[in-house]
Amino acid sequence: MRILIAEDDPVSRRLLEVTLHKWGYEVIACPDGMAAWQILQRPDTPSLAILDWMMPGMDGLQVCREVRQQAAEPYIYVLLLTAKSQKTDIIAGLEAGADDYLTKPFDANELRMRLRAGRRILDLQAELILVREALRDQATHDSLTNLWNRATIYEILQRELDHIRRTNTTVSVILVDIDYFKRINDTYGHLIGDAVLRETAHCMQAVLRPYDNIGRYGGEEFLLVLPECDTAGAMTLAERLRTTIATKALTLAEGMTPLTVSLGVATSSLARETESLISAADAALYRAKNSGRNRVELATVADVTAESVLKGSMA
Ligand code: GH3
Ligand code: MG
Ligand code: MG
Ligand code: MG
Repeated sequence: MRILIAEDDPVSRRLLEVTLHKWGYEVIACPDGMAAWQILQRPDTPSLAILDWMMPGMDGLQVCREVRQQAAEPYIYVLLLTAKSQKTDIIAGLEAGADDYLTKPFDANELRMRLRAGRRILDLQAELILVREALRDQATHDSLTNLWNRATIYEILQRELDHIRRTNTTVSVILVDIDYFKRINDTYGHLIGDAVLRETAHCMQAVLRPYDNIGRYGGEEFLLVLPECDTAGAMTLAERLRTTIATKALTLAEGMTPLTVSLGVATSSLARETESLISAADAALYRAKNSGRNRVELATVADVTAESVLKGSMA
C-alpha cells in the first residue's frame, strides 16, 4: 500500500520514510503542502496521507480542506501529524477533514496501529464501492443476456431523442423479435430457450457499432437504439442482423432448424416521441411477422398516424 508523507523537516521526514518502509509501505515523500496537494489530485494518488500541520506555503490543514473539497472518490484517508496538542487544535484539524491525528513526537507503535485503522476504513470503503457498482449493474442490465434491461434502453432512447432535438441529427430504432421462439422452448426445453436468447443477444452485439445500444425489451424481443443513424443506415444494419442470425447455425441442440428474426425499423424523422417511435417500429415488426417472418420492414407515416388514431379513439 502506498502512503504519502508531507513533512517539511528533513530529519522527521526521513525517519517517517524509513519507518514506513520497514512496515512494508511504499512511500512518496514531499517537503511541503503544495507538493502534497499536487500529488493528491492525480488519479493514481495514494489513498492514505500523513500530513504535517505546520509547513511553509500550504499547511497540512489547508491540504486537508482541499482534499475534502475535491471529488469524494477515491477516498483519501488523512492522518494529521502535529506538534500542537491542545484540544482546540485537534478539533480544528478534524474540522478541516482529517480522519485522525497524532501528536509529535509520535510513538512508532501508535502510528502503526493508527495506520492499520486507516487501512481498515479504506478497505471497507473499497468494498462498498464494489457492492454499489454491482448493484448498479444489476439494476440496469438484464440478468440472462447481460444487455441493458427494458427500463434502461427506454431511458437511453429518451436521452437520444432529447439530444437530437438540440442537435438536429437522426436516431433510429430497431425492434427485433425471434421467430417461432415458443417452438424452441416447446421442443428443446426452457434452458435451451434461454441459451438461444443469450446466443442471439451476443450475435447481435457483435454486429453493432460501439456506440449503438441494445437492450432486452421483452421475452424474446430486443430494442436497438442507434444514435446518428438515418433510415438507410438502420435498414442496412437491420438486414445485416437478420442475415447474420439466419446464417449462423445455432448448434445448441441436435437437429435445430436455423433461427430467424423479424425486424421493425423506425427513425426519428418519423416520430420524435419515445412511445411513438417504438410503436412505429412495433407496427413495422408486426408487418414483418405477417409477411412471413425472417424479414425487415420499415415504419411509414401511416404507422405513426395509425398509432395516433388508435390513441385518439381510446382517449
Ligand atoms: P412469433 O414468430 O410470432 O414471434 O412467435 P413466437 O413463438 O416467437 O412468439 P410468442 O410471443 O408466441 O412466444 C414467445 C415465447 O417466448 C413465449 C415465452 O414462453 C418465451 N419466453 C419469454 N421469455 C423467455 C425467457 O426468458 N426464456 C425462455 N426460455 N423463453 C422465454
Ligand atoms: Mg512542519
Ligand atoms: Mg417471437
Ligand atoms: Mg415477441
